Amino acid sequence: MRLYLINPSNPLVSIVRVKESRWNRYRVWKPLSLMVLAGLTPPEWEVSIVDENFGAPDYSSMPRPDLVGITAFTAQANRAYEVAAHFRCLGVPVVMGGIHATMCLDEVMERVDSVVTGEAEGVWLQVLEDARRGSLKRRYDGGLAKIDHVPLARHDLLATGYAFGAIQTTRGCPLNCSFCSVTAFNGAHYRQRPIADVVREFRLIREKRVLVVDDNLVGTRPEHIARAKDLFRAMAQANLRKEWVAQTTINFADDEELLALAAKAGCRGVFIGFESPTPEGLRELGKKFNLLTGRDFQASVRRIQRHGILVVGSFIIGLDVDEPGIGKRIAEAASQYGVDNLNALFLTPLPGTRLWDRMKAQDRIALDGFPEDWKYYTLTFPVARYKYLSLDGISDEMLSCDRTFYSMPRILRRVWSNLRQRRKPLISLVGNLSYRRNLQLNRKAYADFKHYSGNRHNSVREP
Ligand code: B12
Ligand code: SF4
Repeated sequence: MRLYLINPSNPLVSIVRVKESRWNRYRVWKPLSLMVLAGLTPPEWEVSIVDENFGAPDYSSMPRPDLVGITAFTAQANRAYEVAAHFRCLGVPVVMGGIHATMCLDEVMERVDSVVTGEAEGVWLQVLEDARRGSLKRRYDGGLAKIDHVPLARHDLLATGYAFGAIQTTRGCPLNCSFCSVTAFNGAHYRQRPIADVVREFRLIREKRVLVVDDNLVGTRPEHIARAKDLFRAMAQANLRKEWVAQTTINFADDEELLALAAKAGCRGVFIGFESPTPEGLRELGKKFNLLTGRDFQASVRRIQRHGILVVGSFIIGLDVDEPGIGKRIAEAASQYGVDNLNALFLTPLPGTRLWDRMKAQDRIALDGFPEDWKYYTLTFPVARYKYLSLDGISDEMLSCDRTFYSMPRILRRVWSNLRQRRKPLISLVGNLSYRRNLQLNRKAYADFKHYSGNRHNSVREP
């Protein structure tokens, strides 16, 4: 039995525009979901993973599969449906799973043979068995899986072409920020994989550098932090010789022992959501952790960096409290906090989030011609109507934010400070140049987007 697992492309997503900027090679990440599915698949199935980020293959010249499995973020949905249509025309059954299939079940059900909602671990074997017998059900719900002792992901597949490997050590996030789909999809209960499994799986990864995909690497409670420390100790002891980056909240900085152990285990960079430079903005987003009294972001960032760990700060533009000037204000805040890279994104109502419900109720979703418009749900296009910012206004704010933070003098200052602190000046330079290059691409992308969206953005004014 032959199974193709496919990660559809979205050419609009800047992080995969490898041809336009070779720096982007460092920003193409492995579709771990498909490697996990492959790991759950019994040996009688011959599995191939296709990552269309490296170009879509000519499927008609490939051997006919018995089953096709497609994953998709919302931004990949259109291409997912094209791929599904191709195989369904040939009479090959298509099953789709992942975040978009879960949050937009009815839309997806119309376009594929079977949908898996939630996490796949508990239902995938049943799906394969039903497919083998020709009796696929229309829907399977995996819910929240037990992740203790699941088979390891297939790191032998997708073996070349990536700068980073990928692994997951925990699932879920208790914080439930209004714009994020993680709590809705993976639950508020923080689930941790057994440390021995994580270490074993790390050993299977061929790349020297690894993305730890956890949404919240160290969790929120003392017992989560204790487990994170145990994991880092075990990784250091196993002498894995990997360098890894991860996503975490700012509380990562609050424990010196945790930082020292993370660095010893190979942590070289963290991606932290600062989201807004103002307390009003943080309250709007429900980003409780960043609001803790006495929180000094500059000192927190510095503490992390002292352990040789780079900090990428993420911010959102387009909140209801954001007025003209917000772009520059974010760039100044990020510079003041001392982050090594700034990743600014447009506030985007993703299906399944509280933000989606609110914006939909207020008729503020400007790009709502679905499924076609999903391709713009990359957080890199302003798809909604923003309170104080018109379409031109918010695009200008984004450009002004990036232009300020990624001005050549500021880049050189950051690289110099990295050099002085004996951190990673080269990585910092590559990261900064990659963002700077995308600034030019974004200017054109916003002009094309404006043309595409026509007059669908009318800024909502306060009554
Ligand atoms: C790593 C990651 C990335 C990486 C790698 C992406 C990749 N190629 O896999 C990078 C940095 C590239 C990335 C980019 C983006 N990401 Co991202 N990313 C994640 C993250 C943190 C982890 C994904 C992961 O690997 N999880 C581990 C695997 C094992 O879990 P999984 O993917 O959920 O798969 C399980 C199930 O969903 C299911 N399943 C999945 N696919 C399939 C397919 C079949 C056939 C079946 C049966 C089951 C199944 O089974 C799996 C095992 O249980 C998630 C958050 C999250 N917790 O999922 C956000 C997340 C997926 N990203 C998100 C977003 C918005 C983006 C971007 C659009 C925006 C951005 N700038 O970050 C871009 C766009 C990328 C694109 N190609 O279009 C959103 C997606 C929301 C949505 N509705 O689309 C998420 C949920 C985060 C959030 N804040 O809400 N991302
Ligand atoms: S802390 Fe991060 S992962 Fe958790 S809900 Fe907020 S944005 Fe999502």
